[in-house]
Amino acid sequence: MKEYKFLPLSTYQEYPPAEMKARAKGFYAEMKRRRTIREFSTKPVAREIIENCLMTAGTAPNGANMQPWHFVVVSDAEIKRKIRVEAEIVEKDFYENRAPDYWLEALRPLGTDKDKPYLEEAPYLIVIFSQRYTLAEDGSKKHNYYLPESVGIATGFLISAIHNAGLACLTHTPSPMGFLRKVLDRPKYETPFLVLVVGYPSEDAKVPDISKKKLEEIATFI
Ligand code: IYR
Repeated sequence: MKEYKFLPLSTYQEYPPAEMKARAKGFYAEMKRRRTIREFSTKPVAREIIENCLMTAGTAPNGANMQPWHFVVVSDAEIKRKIRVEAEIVEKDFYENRAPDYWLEALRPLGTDKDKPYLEEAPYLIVIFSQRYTLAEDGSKKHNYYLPESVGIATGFLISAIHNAGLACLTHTPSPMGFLRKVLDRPKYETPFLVLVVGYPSEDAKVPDISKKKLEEIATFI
C-alpha cells in the first residue's frame, strides 16, 4: 500500500488571547462593511487582483481535497452580453410566471427584478461550477465529495477575498442556470453553482435598508 506523507504544521500562528479578541472583533467589523450591490461601475479591475482572490478560494477546505470547483472568469464583452441575454430570458419567466407570490414578497425589500444590466456592466463575471467528478489526465474519473458544501465554502472564501481587496460583488443565481454550461462550453460533469458579479460599485450605488440577525438569533451556546 502507498505510504502517505505528513508534514509538521508550520503555518499555524497562535496569538495571545487579547490579540485574538481584537483580531476576531476587527475581522467582524471588516466583514460587516461588506454589502451585496446591484449597481456596478464599468471601471476596469486588474486581472492580478482576481487571480489572487481565486487562489484564496482555492485554499478552501473541501471533500477529500478533491477541490471540485472550476471558476470561469468572464471579461469578454460579447460573452457577458450572451450571459445577460440568457439570464434575462429565464429571469423574466421567473418573475412573471414561475415565482410564487410569497417568494416575490420576500424579494421585494431587495428591489430585484428581471433586468440584469450588471451582467454586462461589471468588469468580471466569475461563473462558479461544481464538478461531479475529476477527470484525470489518462481520462479516468475520480469521484468528488460533498459538492455543495465544498463549493459553497470556496465561494465564501472568494467573496471575502473580493471584499478584502476593496471590490464589491453580487451573488447572482439565474434560475435555471443550465445555459451557463452551454454559453461557456463547459463539460457535462460540471454544474453551474453561482455567478459572482465583481467590480467597483457605481458612484451612486444604493443598497437596501436591511439588517442581519442578532447573535442570539443565529447561535446557541450550550
Ligand atoms: N434569481 C433571481 C431571484 C432572486 C432570488 C433570491 I432567494 C435572491 O436572494 C435574489 C434574487 C434574481 O437574481 O433576481
